[in-house]
Amino acid sequence: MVPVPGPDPAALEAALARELLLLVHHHGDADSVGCTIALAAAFPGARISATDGLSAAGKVMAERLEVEIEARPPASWDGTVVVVDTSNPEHCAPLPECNSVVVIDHHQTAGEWPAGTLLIHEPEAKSTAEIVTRLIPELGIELTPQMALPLLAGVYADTGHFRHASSDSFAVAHTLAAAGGEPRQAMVLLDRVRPQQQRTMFLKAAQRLKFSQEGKWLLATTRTGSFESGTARLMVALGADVALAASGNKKGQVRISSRASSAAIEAGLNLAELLEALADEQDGSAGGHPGAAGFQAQGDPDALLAMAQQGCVAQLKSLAEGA
Ligand SMILES: [Mn+2]
Repeated sequence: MVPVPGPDPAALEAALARELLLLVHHHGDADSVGCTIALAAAFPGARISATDGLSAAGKVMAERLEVEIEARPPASWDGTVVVVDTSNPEHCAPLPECNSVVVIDHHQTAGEWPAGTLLIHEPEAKSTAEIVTRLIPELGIELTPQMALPLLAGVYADTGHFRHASSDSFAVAHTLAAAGGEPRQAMVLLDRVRPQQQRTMFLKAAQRLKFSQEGKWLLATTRTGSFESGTARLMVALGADVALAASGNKKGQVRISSRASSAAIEAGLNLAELLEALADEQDGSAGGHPGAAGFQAQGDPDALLAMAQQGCVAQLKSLAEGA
């Protein structure tokens, strides 16, 4: 593992010797929540506070580990405020009034933090958990299972279960597993069971699913009441190369969400282009990426879904010709 770069070690140690308030960024994710839980274990007595809610993953992690995360930070803090996984003060506003701030982050660019902030900024790290894993032993504190487990979950989450991991992510993961962060348990920590209402909606959408084959590509469509993007994603997981899920409400608002398999994206399919063209034609709006795009307009959901489907067929045919 590479050493943690950053501020003067003596200054950092002095800052961390004070009473700590650990801050999670807005809508705190598994990486930020995992880091604060580990730091609170490394520095007993430290308090953890959200700044504007937690993500579903962050909430589940805190609940399962029975760690209390305060909803709002106090207006001012006498000790040191430690902000994790946050590139910019706006993402954890309101930052408590405090004359000692430490920031530990892995995002690309660091924002304007108050003068005197001790910044540990490592844009090469794939998760803040990786930085914290190296930092804790450097401060002379032994990594315990209580710290290792949430940190390993943070690494899992931010590397997309190691799909975007660097070799250092693996070195860190090994350190964490060796320190008692049980890999299977860390993964379970991130598991979420969707609410039953959502699962019912997905199953109904699956009942209505229709699919066709265009050359070597499988195109699936369905109608749903809501959760269009989750539905489209699940249709790709079932085997579709292109999936379209449409919903319509009583006011005549139609939403279509689309997803594509990596093979179709690689072959040149562009769902954002396709749905943007449809939006121009139908006076709607659309946006997204080649492999995941959304569309909204007024109209008939079945008719709009059929148009989007025709657009997909045309694109898939041109891919086949290009290949
Ligand atoms: Mn992160």
